[in-house]
Amino acid sequence: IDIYLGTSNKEKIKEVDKILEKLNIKHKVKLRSIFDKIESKSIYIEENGETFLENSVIKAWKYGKVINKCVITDDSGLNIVALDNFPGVHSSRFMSNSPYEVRMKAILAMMKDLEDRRAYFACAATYYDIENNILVSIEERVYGTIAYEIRGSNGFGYDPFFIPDGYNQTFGELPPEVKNEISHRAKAFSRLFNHLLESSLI
Ligand code: ITT
Repeated sequence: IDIYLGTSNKEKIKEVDKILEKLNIKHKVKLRSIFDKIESKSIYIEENGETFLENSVIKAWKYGKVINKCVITDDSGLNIVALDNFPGVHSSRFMSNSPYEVRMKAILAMMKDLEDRRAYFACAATYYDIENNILVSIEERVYGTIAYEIRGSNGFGYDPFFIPDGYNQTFGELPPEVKNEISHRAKAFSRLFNHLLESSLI
């Protein structure tokens, strides 16, 4: 089965591809980028949902309708407990004209006096088969803390200041294989694909 990953984020494609490799289903599922099919400029999606799940479904509906094929989408973000889960669903939009280093520094400044460093990444993964009217959406999280400084350059986005529970290094420092074993995205897509397999949907 061909499944199109509806995302404009190349890092997500890399990670989801590795996750499928680990699940040993690459002979069943051919992961393709939605932008093999359509011009990225030709589609605008207003991610105006209040939750990751809502935004993931909004993207899946829209991409499914545009290409008329099975799609999967990912809506994800960083949530800092002491800041009322900021930046949350706005993770990608927060200071979006600045590089992540500048954005992380701004967040570290906001957290200067905060002892409570707890945070989590959330990922809502959605599968939408427009032909058979099937939609499955699953959200998973990885819990951790925000470091006092930016460390490492692996991964993307806010990885360099997030330390997953049970480790001392940030996602920026940990090898990509470790992130891909324990991340919000790994958990969400593993659960999603296992569910699709168990239900014989793919
Ligand atoms: P698409 O909507 O096209 O998929 P996007 O990057 O805008 O691409 P989201 O709206 O889901 O995707 O925003 C996710 C943002 O959350 C992402 O840009 C990062 O800032 C952050 N984020 C999500 N997962 C992350 C991860 O694994 N590591 C670091 N930051 C992450």
